Amino acid sequence: MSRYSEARETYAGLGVDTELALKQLASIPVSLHCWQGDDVRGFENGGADLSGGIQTTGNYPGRARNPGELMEDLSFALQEIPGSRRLNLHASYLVTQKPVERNQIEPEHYQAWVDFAKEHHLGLDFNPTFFSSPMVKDNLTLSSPDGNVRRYWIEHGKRCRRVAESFAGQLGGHSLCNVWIPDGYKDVPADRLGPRLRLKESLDQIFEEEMPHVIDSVESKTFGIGLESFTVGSNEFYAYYAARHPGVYQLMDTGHYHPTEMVSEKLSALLCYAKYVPLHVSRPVRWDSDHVVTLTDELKELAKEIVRAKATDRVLIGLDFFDASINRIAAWIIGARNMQKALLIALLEPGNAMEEMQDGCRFTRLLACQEELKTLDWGAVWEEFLARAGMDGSLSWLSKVEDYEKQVLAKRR
Ligand code: RNT
Ligand code: ZN
Repeated sequence: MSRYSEARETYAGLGVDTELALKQLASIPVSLHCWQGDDVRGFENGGADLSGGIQTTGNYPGRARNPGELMEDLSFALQEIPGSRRLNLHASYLVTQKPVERNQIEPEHYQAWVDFAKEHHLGLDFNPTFFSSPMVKDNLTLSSPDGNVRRYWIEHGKRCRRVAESFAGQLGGHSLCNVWIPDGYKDVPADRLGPRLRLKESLDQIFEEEMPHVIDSVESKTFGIGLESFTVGSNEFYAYYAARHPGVYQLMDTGHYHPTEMVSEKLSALLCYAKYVPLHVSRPVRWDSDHVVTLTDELKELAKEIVRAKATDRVLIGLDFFDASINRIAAWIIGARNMQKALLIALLEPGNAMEEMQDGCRFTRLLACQEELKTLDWGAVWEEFLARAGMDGSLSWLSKVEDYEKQVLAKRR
């Protein structure tokens, strides 16, 4: 009997249908972030130094330096990522002959990405880029006291929503358009309310225009590097903003809370109220360090929450990490596959039976069952998933990445 057939029988004994789990896993989209490929530099003027209180650390050779290289690297990574994929772009990844100001961008500047998405059967998500720009003044954008600065960034936000709408128009479905701004202060501010009121007013203008196929979101944060004391767009600020603005959702990044706060624990609270909960799945190590997503207990718990809530179509899973110290293509593959592995582990739980144990206060049985599940052979089901997607198991993908590194990446100087 094959390893998969054996696992299928064991799981069936617990009332879990592995075939159903495989089918469900294949249908859950994971949005791959373009910015792991080039250390979040983008294509404006050959790539900008990263600012905004976020950082890539490391100097691994071979980062993509232009649209052609990034697309080539992404195509490579996509060959090793099974399941349903989307691509998440930042506005700074526009493909143009001449430089274009952020407040001048048009859908046509992203046409190359639409063509790429069509070729690879990807939906496209989008993010205005409110960082790495000389128009970020004193770390402020939408909350700046300077009206010219605010107007510039409001225009950028509006135009980005039009770009996202054009993505959905050309590719079908929706496009998530997520607003994250770096705005904050290094030291204790004299006025916290003023910046927040200005941000509220700026967002109202950005979201004015109806965009029927755009899912708008706002991403909160606790602090940034050099912005340790105050973040304008905090959790409470955006939670209320989203609650009061139908069609705008709060995006939760797993690295944006205090170290003992877990997004897995927060998710169900939002699901009581919000139609959609977009996620940035990341891995904070001591700070919002954006390490590659690994198969941690928290990742498994997060996936379990999504699956148990039957919210795989309401939680919009996106990845957000940027490690410049390892092969960037491997980083994509490892992170994306780990997200999918966590989802598979969750799909292989006898969820209803465990819910009954909880509601029946049979906590000993529940604990025993949860622990038992940990050593079952979900790896066999994962290998089957890869095989059905035409991919090899084990580390054969890595040998291919290593060859690509030698042939292609090493020549980028
Ligand atoms: C920053 C946010 C934001 C960025 C990307 C590049 O802390 O997480 O989502 O990582 O937009
Ligand atoms: Zn994020």
